[in-house]
Amino acid sequence: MSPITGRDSRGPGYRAGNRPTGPALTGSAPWTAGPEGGILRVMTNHTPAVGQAPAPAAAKPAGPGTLITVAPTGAESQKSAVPALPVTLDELVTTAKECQAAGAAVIHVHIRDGQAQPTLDLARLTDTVAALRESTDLIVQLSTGGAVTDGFEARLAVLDAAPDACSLTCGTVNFGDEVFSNPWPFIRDLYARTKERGVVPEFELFDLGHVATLDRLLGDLGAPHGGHVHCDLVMGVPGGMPGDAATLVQAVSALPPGATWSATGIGRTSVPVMLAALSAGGHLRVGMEDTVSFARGRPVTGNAELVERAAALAELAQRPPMRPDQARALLGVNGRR
Ligand code: KMH
Ligand code: ZN
Repeated sequence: MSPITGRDSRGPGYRAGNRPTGPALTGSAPWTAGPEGGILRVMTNHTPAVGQAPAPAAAKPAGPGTLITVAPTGAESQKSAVPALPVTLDELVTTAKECQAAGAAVIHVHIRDGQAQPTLDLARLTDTVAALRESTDLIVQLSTGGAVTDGFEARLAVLDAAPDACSLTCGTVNFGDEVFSNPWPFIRDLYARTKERGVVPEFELFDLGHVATLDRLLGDLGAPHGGHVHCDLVMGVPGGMPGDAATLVQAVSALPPGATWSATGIGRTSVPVMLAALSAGGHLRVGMEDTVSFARGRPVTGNAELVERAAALAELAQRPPMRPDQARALLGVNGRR
């Protein structure tokens, strides 16, 4: 199934002394106008009162286009086991260009070192951001999740590479045999830093409980840079929410009003989650970070074919892939730096 494989260690516990000093906006503050002019307000509690019917889904329905994010590499698969995995900068740039041509607008980036192992080396990250900007129009979203073995300081320092956007996972989750650790103080500090640095976060939700943490985050610190909340439902991780249509609908109905969302299904949940997301009005994330099989017994030959399939389904749903400039407007990402 998924590229998630066993590792022996995990990052250290979060050290409060390492917290950056971000602006501490307090209260259940209403927050700013989104790029499309709507006033977005954080609800700190979406639970209906006893006996009351649940509220209808309040997250924003997708507009005419589909935002496609490609996650080409991840931190879990080994190059030796998955030869098509892009691990060098050249391979990553080539993949990025192919995926943009196929319909991607955002690239979610994990990088590897000279031995093809996951790294958060700042110089490599900075060079990667520059190379992707040079060669593509894609929105460059760096992973702050890294590998399960990465420590919190290194994950916070990812923002020093000045990407357009970053991932921000809203809670700890069992991750196969490992734990992907995201305690509240770390989440809060990372979010504060995105606001200081002008980086647009994408809120990664691996489980329904992560939505409550997202609400708390927005309530405490206010709107993200760019003024718009965009979430990614990461479904089918062993230990997280399952990758099926019923869970997707439930998760979407819990999102903050005005939020947009994409979904990705890990491993064999990739196609069902894609179909469910399109039918529920969401956007898509695909890539070899999330699945290395195109179909049962048929390995993925490259990220572009996953994007091509997503783009074809989006066309079929009559919501064709968004261009990068349209995606920038949706997400509140600044123009090229
Ligand atoms: N590699 C996972 C441990 C993210 O990029 O923000 C975490 C992950 C999430 O992939
Ligand atoms: Zn990732």
